[in-house]
Amino acid sequence: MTEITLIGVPLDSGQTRPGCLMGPDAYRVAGIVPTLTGLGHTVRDIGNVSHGPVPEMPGPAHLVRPGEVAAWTEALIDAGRSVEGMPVFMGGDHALALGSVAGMAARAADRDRPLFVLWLDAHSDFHTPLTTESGNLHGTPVAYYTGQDGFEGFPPLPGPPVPFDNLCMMGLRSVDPGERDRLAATDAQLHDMRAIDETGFAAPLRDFLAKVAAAGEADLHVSLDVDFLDPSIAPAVGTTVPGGATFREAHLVMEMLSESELVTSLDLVELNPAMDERSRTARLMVELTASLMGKRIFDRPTRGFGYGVGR
Ligand code: 6HN
Ligand code: MN
Ligand code: MN
Ligand code: MN
Repeated sequence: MTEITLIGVPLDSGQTRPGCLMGPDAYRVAGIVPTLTGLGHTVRDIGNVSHGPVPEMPGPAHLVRPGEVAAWTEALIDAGRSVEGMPVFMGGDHALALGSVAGMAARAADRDRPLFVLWLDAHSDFHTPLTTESGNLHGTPVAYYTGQDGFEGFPPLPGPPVPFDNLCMMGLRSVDPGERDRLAATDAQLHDMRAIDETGFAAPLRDFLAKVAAAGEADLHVSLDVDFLDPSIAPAVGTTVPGGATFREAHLVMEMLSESELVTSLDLVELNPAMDERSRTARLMVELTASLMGKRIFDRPTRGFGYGVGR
């Protein structure tokens, strides 16, 4: 069983639509604590964190609240790095992942381990402050934690940048011209929905998990953006893109992650409760978290069996 630390991140400065700051409380209302304790885990909800002073920022004038995002990044690096068990960052928009992933990379390095990242998102979030057209910094975390240029005024990475070789993206179906070629030139494993339609999720996910397992002692951070899911099942997000993961596909991904026993930290991001329908998106995200944390219909053999991973 796992010691889970819930970290509420009421951050909505990564974009302009208000609402994501209610996300942490929506997960609490949807029962994330009893759901996880009911699976046998120890759950500590440390409440909502806040950020320190907001710095003056250099950089393009169209950036949306860059000082706030920089201050959040600093706060989240600190909040996550010292957690012993499994931190779950309850967002909040995806700008929280500048801090959550940078903090997890530092924590992994503190333990002499590499960090792997599974990015479940319709978007690649690989803009820098210099390439973003929208100015919305929720579109930039991957560039930040992989150490790209252009983040003047943001906290320096507290640990090593995440190597592209350790990064896998699934669910992609909205990649901007400014991100596309730079990302395609990296060693990141990029599975857009076109590819998933051909292979399904299981085969590429099994390959990635086998790679993480082959690294020996390693950490794996999963960043789950609500818009990874199809808008028909998850309407409560500002950046809906048609053609997302179905209910069954999303559960399969979560159950395979659970069976791998490799996941060491998690982001739940982009939930906008103001756009939800009777909490259905919040409840689905909690249900997916439960599947990631061991809820299943029947027990399946794990260690070294089936998916070829697990310890
Ligand atoms: N997200 N690529 C678009 C932009 O404004 O840069 C959308 C970003 C979406 C961000 O998925 O967290
Ligand atoms: Mn603020
Ligand atoms: Mn995202
Ligand atoms: Mn997205």
